[in-house]
Amino acid sequence: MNAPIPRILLTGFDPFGGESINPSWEAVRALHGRRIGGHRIVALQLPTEFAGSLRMLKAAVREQAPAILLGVGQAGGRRQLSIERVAINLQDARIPDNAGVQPVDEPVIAGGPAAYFSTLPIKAMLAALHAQGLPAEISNSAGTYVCNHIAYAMLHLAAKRRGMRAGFIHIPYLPVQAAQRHGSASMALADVVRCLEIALRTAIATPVDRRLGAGALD
Ligand code: PCA
Repeated sequence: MNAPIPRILLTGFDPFGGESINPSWEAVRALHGRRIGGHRIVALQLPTEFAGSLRMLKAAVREQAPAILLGVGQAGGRRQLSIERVAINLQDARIPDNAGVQPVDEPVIAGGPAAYFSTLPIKAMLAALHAQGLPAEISNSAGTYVCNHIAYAMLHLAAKRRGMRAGFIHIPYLPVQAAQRHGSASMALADVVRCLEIALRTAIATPVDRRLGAGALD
């Protein structure tokens, strides 16, 4: 019998905050079923809801037992693809989630550590994207809304599950969204998809991250 193909669970979110699309889902769904570096990608749309997203994530991780778990979310206004370094154990919502829930200063996981670092090779991913001429940065905050919540939950699950690495990437608006917002920063869908492919390929090929300076002064 052939060994099963290891899985990558790649998540995006549904639209929120008055938008009619979420670029994270548009990009992630384009990769569903694709084979990358001997792994099969399974795309999953999470609701932009604190409780609902966590429930769905846990069920999918149990079912898929992925080797790599990568969350993707929209960060409107960011100028380039942001590879998140850290997720914090905090929910502080400036706007209600899609279920109308707006937690303030509550933990993602009661009793969990204050923060987790990404267990994907973020510096190697950054270098690979730059080498392909794609704009990307390391980000030291995934915010305090549903994306940080899911990034934290992914890393919490990964901390308990041997053989599973996890991380999170924020992406800018698509051009069609930026056009409605006085030309806010944006990235074309095809470029986002290419970035995700390169990031995943690099993650598979890089068990130990490179030591490259990519810190921030602010
Ligand atoms: N972005 C939001 C939640 C869903 C999404 O795509 C965030 O950055 O928290």
